[in-house]
Amino acid sequence: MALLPILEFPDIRLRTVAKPVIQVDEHIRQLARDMLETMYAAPGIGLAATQVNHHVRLLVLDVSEDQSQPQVFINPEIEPLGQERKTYDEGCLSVPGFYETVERPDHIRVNAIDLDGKPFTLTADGLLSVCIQHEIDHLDGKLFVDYISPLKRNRIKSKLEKQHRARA
Ligand code: GNR
Ligand code: NI
Repeated sequence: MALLPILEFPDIRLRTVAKPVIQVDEHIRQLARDMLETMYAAPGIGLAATQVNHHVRLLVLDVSEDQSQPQVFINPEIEPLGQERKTYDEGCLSVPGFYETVERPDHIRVNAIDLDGKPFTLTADGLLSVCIQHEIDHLDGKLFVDYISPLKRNRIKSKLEKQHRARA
């Protein structure tokens, strides 16, 4: 097992569009295990491979109260179900310390592949839906700060850059 370093905004590597997983092999299974360990340690409720500088379409999440329900999605595809949209105060391990309100479709259907390479479908709403959409955004090189005003985004950018300089 290994804890993986998490890239932070405005690192341009977070803008990479991840490539589909062609084969669910031992390398992918190991990466998923390391991502779950890294997510639980952070702690966070989701993590996309992009955030740990692996540019493949793999995400992990666990929205349970007690870190008891790890879920892995490979090559996830989503579609909104219905017109309803909801707001949520989102945070991100790649934008540490900042929370902003984001509006997204509430009810979604997700098609993905599991760690055995087997396709599955689920529907989601609420926090699970927010989390899946937030993680798929990462795989497409997007961050929740892309949905807020440029003024707020630039303030967050400056503050994080200052922290990174102090750390270096
Ligand atoms: O841990 C996380 N919490 C969270 C809260 C509200 C909306 C989305 C999230 S995902 C985030 C972990 C993360 O950055 N995943 O990419
Ligand atoms: Ni995130």
